[in-house]
Amino acid sequence: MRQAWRWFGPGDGVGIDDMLQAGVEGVVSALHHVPTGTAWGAEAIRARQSEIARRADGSPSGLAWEVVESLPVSEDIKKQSGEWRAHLDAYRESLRHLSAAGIEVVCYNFMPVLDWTRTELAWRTTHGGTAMRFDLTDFAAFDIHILERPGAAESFPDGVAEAAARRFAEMPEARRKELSESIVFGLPGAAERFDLEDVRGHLSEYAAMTPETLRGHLVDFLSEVVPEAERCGIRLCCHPDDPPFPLLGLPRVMSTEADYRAVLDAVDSPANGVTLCSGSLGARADNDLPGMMARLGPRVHFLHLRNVLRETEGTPCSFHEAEHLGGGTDMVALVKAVLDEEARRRAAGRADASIPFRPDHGQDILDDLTRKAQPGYPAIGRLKGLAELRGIIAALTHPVSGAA
Ligand code: DNO
Repeated sequence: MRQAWRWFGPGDGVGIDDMLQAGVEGVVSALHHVPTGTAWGAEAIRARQSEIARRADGSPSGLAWEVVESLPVSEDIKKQSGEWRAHLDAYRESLRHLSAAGIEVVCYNFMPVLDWTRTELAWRTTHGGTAMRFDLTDFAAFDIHILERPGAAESFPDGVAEAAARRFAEMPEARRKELSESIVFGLPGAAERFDLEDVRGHLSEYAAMTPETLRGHLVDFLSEVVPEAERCGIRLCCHPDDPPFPLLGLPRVMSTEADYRAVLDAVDSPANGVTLCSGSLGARADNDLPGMMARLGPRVHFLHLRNVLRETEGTPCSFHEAEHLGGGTDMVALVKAVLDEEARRRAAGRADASIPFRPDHGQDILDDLTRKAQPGYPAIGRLKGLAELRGIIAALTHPVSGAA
């Protein structure tokens, strides 16, 4: 398992020197400044590579850019409207440039309009640090009373709209503003910054789109780009919906094992793979993460390892980001499933036997609380997560355990 770490580029409050001290082996990054739909140029890719290759004092870091997260898919491609054909060309061109630069793993997602969604970015936990949280009642308050989306109240399970009305009535103005910002303005590294009118506009364009249509568009996208990825030796890997259930009336099609299976089978190529994100998928009780790793394993090209604690029953639910070994996913069993997959790959002589993973997100603890890095991406909280995961790997691969 290759220990990777996400870096948002020179503006990231956690730098290359920090990740070296965390014991990181490889870097996950993206050119967030390039507008979605535009090709990533060879020069810009080289520039990011050389930023990663150097410590603050200019000496070599020994680190390389190993995984792209994300090469974003435009809304036009998801809707098959406007400039989508030009955007497909740009996507293929980016893949060629990335491959020429020696990068083989490219993560993306296919969530319309919003990427990951939380209602609180700094929720105080019992230990005094903070974690990101999704509260279904708060989310409904936003959807029904702030965004005022037609049909919103009917889209929640019984009782949620009533609870949301009470919550909203008592919510101070400052919290209403913070709630909106947490949901729509806090997209990490996203080039776009939405306001409420933008969100309403985007939502209306998806009003008539069924999940079947969106899934068809994903399969069409893959049919267009996977042959190019195959030619240039790139492994694409789709990140799941976060959270893994529909929001704001938008279709979502990468939330369950069955969703992945359908898309992997529709474009049956090793270049069409999975980013297994245990934190995103873990917000549904019916996602069996170790089992998914075992069954989807040959096509898993990248892993996000983190945990969530579901606070309410059913789907959709409220949840918060737990410590990496806390929460609902059995992390030891999941890591064991990854190690088993790697052993099978080694036996089969696969060149990609070592699967890159990153400690996804982290709670803000200790100096993170004053450093204020990108929400979800603190230095010490992630370092703690990585250290705990490394401990599991060390134990499971040690001869005394007899487990691997
Ligand atoms: C959140 C991330 C996601 C992820 C994209 C991948 O922290 O896991 O934003 O990068 O969904 O396309």
